[in-house]
Amino acid sequence: MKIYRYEENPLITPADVKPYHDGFEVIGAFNAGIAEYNGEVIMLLRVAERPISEDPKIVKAPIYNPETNELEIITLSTDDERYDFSDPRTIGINEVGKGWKYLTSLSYLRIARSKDGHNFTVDPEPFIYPSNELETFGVEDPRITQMGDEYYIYFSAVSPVGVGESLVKTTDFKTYGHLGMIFAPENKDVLIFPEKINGKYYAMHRPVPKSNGAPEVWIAESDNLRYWGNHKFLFGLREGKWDDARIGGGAVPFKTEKGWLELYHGATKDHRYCMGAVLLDLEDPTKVIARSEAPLVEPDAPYEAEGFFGGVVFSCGVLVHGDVVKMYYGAADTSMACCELSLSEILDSLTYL
Ligand code: MAN
Repeated sequence: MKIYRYEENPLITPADVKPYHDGFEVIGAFNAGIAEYNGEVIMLLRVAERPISEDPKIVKAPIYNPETNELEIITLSTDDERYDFSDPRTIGINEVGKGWKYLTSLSYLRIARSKDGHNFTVDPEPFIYPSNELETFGVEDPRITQMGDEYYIYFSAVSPVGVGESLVKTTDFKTYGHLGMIFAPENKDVLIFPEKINGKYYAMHRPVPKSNGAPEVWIAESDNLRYWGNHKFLFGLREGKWDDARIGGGAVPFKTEKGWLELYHGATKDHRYCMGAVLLDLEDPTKVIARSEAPLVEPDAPYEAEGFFGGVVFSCGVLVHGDVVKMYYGAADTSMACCELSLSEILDSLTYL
């Protein structure tokens, strides 16, 4: 598999994004949703900001208050044994009955625009900012599905009651309408197909079941994009392979001659995130017809291997022009990058079931 990583990589780093909040620093500009709009490439960045802490023993957790529309900051000491600071992304609570974690940063969604797909300018303000009680810990990892002039944007909505997926709609990337939560917690990595198939909308989603099951990919159908049903299990973890611990949809699926191609992420038990592909039947996307044995893209480049959370390539969107698949992806939960892959090479590399 030939992979052409852009010379400009990383395309956007935290240093390119001015903090929106006073006294905060941007620690991530990553996992962006991708769209083409008005002759430009839109990268809808997940921007993660955290309150600056002068003291390494003090960790601060920002929380959005929907009543005041302000952020509140919880200050915790790393000596406090009631909390678990081992994962830099979260603060665990070692108390019976506390089924949630604080996040060490708050994410919101901000647009970066480009004429050439390589050089991006970041908008001065957020586009989608937390706005309700299901988003008090932030909004993350957006995907964008274009249908005609309408762009559906959906993202993880994080709060103490769980991580679910919410939907908004825009036609101009200036204003949007909020359509509420479409998949209840715990669910992430929703991918809405860009057209109806046999009269139905389809979406992949990734629940995290607790008593039975694992973080694996499901598919559901809808008549209106808001109410989803007829859920089916789509594909799962594979012991001993690159996708044996967690998987989830990545880029918005696109149509090829051989089927719907989905570039998804898979992680190992030691949290190494790679991208691979799965091919679904054109007429019935609940049927898997082929899958990558080995990953297509692995976190090999320095900006993928090292960062806030190293060893991660995580795509939320591609642009497909003829045989060229431009895969935009978050690198190390820190930056945005892009690489080009050949569509025919991807299709030839799959193992057909
Ligand atoms: C995980 C990671 C974080 C994210 C939280 C909440 O811990 O993916 O980046 O903020 O989940 O979604």
